[in-house]
Amino acid sequence: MTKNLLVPDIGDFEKVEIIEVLVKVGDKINKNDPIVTLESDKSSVEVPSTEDGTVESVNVKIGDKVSKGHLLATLESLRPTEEKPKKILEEKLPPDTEKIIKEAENTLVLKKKIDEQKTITKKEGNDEKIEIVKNGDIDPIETKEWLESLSAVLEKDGKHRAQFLIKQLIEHSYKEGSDLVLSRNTPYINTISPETEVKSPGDQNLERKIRSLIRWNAAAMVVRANKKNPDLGGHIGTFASAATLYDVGMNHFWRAKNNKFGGDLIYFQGHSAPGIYARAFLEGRITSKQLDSFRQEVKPGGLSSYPHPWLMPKFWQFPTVSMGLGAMMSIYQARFTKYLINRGLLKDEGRKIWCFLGDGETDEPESLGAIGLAAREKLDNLIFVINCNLQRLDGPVRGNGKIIQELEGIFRGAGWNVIKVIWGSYWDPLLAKDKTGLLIKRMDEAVDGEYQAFKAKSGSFVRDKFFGKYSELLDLVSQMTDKDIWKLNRGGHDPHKVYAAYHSAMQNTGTPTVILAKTIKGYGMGKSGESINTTHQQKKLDEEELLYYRDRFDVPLTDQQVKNVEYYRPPENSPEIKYLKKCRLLLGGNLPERSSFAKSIKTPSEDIFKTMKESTGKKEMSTTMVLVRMLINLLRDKNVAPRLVPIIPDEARTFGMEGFFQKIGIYAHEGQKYEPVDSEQLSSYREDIKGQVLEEGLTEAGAISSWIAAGTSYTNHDISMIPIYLFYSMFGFQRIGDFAWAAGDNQTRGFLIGATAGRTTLAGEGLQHADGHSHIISSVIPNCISYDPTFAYELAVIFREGLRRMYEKEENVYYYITTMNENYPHPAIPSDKKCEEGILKGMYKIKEINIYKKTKIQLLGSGTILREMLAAAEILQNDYQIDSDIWSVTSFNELRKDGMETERYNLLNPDKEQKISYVEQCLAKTEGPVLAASDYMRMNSDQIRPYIKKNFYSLGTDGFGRSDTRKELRRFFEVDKEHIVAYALSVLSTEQLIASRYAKDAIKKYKIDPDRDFPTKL
Ligand SMILES: Cc1ncc(C[n+]2csc(CCOP(=O)(O)OP(=O)(O)O)c2C)c(N)n1
Ligand SMILES: [Mg+2]
Repeated sequence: MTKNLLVPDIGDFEKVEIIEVLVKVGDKINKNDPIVTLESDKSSVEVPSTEDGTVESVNVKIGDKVSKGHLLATLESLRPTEEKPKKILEEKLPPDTEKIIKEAENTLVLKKKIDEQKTITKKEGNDEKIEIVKNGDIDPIETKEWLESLSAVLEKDGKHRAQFLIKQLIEHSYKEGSDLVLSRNTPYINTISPETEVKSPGDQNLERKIRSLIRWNAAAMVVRANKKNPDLGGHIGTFASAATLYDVGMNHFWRAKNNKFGGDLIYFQGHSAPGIYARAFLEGRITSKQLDSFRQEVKPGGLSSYPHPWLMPKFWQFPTVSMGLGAMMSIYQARFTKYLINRGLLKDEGRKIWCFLGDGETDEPESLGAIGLAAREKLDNLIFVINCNLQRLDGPVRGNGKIIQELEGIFRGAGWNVIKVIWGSYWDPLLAKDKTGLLIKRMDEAVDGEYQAFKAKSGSFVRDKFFGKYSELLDLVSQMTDKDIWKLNRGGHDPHKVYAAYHSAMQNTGTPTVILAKTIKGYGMGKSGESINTTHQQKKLDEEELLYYRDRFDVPLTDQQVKNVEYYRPPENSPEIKYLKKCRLLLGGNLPERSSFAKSIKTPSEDIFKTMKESTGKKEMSTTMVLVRMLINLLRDKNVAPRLVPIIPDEARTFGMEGFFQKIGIYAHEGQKYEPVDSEQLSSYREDIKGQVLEEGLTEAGAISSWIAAGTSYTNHDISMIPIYLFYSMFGFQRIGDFAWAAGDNQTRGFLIGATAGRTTLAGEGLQHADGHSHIISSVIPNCISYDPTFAYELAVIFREGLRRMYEKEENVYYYITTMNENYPHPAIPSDKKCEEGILKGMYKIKEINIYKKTKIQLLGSGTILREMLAAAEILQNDYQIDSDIWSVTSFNELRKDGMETERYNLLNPDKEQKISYVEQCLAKTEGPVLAASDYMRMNSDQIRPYIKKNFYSLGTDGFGRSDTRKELRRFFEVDKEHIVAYALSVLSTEQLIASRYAKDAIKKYKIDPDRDFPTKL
């Protein structure tokens, strides 16, 4: 039977142009195959077929304007429509069956009503009577008794007493092992009770020895570096507090990447790096010579100060030392791992993402900023370990409060599984003896400032100040010596407690887990740094301190060896080294280790970009629309399509990308549980577990974290993905610059698209939206390649080259491309073969006016201002008989890089043939001075000033943006065609090439006020 394929509901649009017809008569097509592409003035969207079948007729052609209901094509349908059988079923329902269904439905309603009934408290006179009718109560009489008791307390002693009793009950149940606690906070004790702890299978003796050696070598490395040169810095105190947390993971939990398993991903706390090197040294992966070049990275082979994949590309996986970034990046890493699994691109192997943070680090908004997402997306592949040593750099994190309790409340509130590891095993008997709950009360009372002091002082101090507050507690420890009391350890230093917590975290499903481990900063450093405010910056230990450290951890070194600060590595066949290596062997290999086995992606054929290189005639469109069109085309390339990861922070509609919702879906781990309000429309909001678009909502930091996860997937998951993150250019580098920097370090590959770019191009939004400097910020990132293209063909050439370099050649660079929302016609790519090369190098001649052969000027325009340049050139030609060459500058940044390199080469090779920078190659033999302009501050075009031997003048948009029409804005910033003409004439007169009156007249003619303040002052 014949089916009509009509234009569906396309929202508010009428008479939308058909820009592509994707089927022809006789084609066999499937449901959802695209039949035409429509393009409004804002976006392009494909119309999918609603049926399987063979195309009988195509009723439209390119250029037709269509609206809802317009006939596009007819189809010989292969299947009867789906609604029919349903109708027959409804019609044929025998009356008896209907009756049975009705009855069943009624019982369901009844059952639901009963379920919904809750405990009802009825007031009769002054007496409170409690009726319990709730289902699922295994003993309603007992419940009734409890509630009546509570009512009696309320009546007799009031609400405070009742509240106190409820709190006591909760704490008691928690202490007895129930973790179903009903308040924001649990008591200040371990979440896992001693009875339920899973015991470590490890050899504790050997593990302690190994840990001691790691501690020693880490400290020795820092001390030796600072003996060499005190400027080198380093940290001892942080790793000293975290050693057990890392060791238990390394010995028992963290599985490496190998040919059978993808590997757990560990985000190490940045300044605990010395300990990670020290372990690698014991493992034989790092030599003592390398340890001796800690923080001396200039010569090859040095160990980087912190985890920097750029500097140690085979070792470090994640740059974390800028506090807070690791937390967010790990959350989005866990989310992206699930995304790959749900899209069927990655096997679900139960891999985990572990992220280590300092407790002070949680002050960073980024650290806690995305924990809601982790719970919402049920990221049970994510484990945070927060090392709560109660100190940050200057002093305590929460001197007057308790960081563990504060974090517990925040994470619990966000829906995380919280495991507190506060007290070590030596406390267990004391807590067991504490029948009244007084010990827990005291634990709850003491604040972190006190806890810090307890561990900086002595056993007798703890006895006096902690236990001494209550005589019953003094009695509790009366049998213990001061030494015993000093031994009472903290959970984060107890391998049993840490093991039990990690084990429990590994088993948890449905939520992310945070482990809050209480430790001591500078653990074992004694007077030189244990739990004192200056621990963080302690990097020198004198002889006495080193000897103390050796004795504290029983490191088998002689006094002389200690004085020499020698490293210690037991022989290869020692039990320690054998054990250490065996543990890692069982866990699949070394950690950390960075590698990639991803296959490269073939660059899509030129055909995909063909339409972008043709003239649009009179048709106007923005470069953002061109980009979206290009992405739609790329989705038809079988190599590239599945790898594209479009990322948008709530601006898909702004960029005309809403067509993607239906076409490739929005990733949602639970699919779509509702019928979207716009379900009738072509671009309706479609969430899907296999969705491809990452619709991040309003979080630029989250979106870039997703982009980094996708752009490093080639190493973390051995599959190359192509993330394309579109954002308001103003909310890009300026907002998330530190992530963009970390992305460079991380060797992220992908596209950042600064849309609605330019200080005068985004017209109506004003100061905080109008970007005139993102290219300056992007230029500081060494492996970021930035472009500001004007025309569709430029964008196409740049984008294809980006794909080739990043995914076929696998270069560790990323692209920043600005696109605009200004509509204008696009010419065809010039036939000159060198044009494409010029586009990529940063400039090419787009037009030459050589009519009068008297006076000439070189006009350089970039982005949207190129069009003002072209218009100005015409005025100069027609009104002033001035010739010009007009250059399209696609990237001042790229030109500067080439200029710098060339200049450096020439200076270092004075005796060799001098090279000529690309800018010089373009401009040296041309006539006249240079005038450059872009929609960015002058600094953008000034980047090439040193590499041009001609006189150079630049115009730009320095100053705060503001809202107005484009015309007014360009006039305000003096980059419109009239200002360009006036300035060009003035430049020529300054260069003594024409009389100054021409400039003066033009200034008057165009009503330019020479006394107006510079725009930065307005
Ligand atoms: C964004 C940022 N700001 C400041 C620093 C400098 N800094 C490094 S570590 C540190 C203190 C960290 O304290 P905490 O997170 O508690 O870690 P700990 O050393 O105590 O384990 C500071 C301020 C940094 N690395 N990153
Ligand atoms: Mg800390």
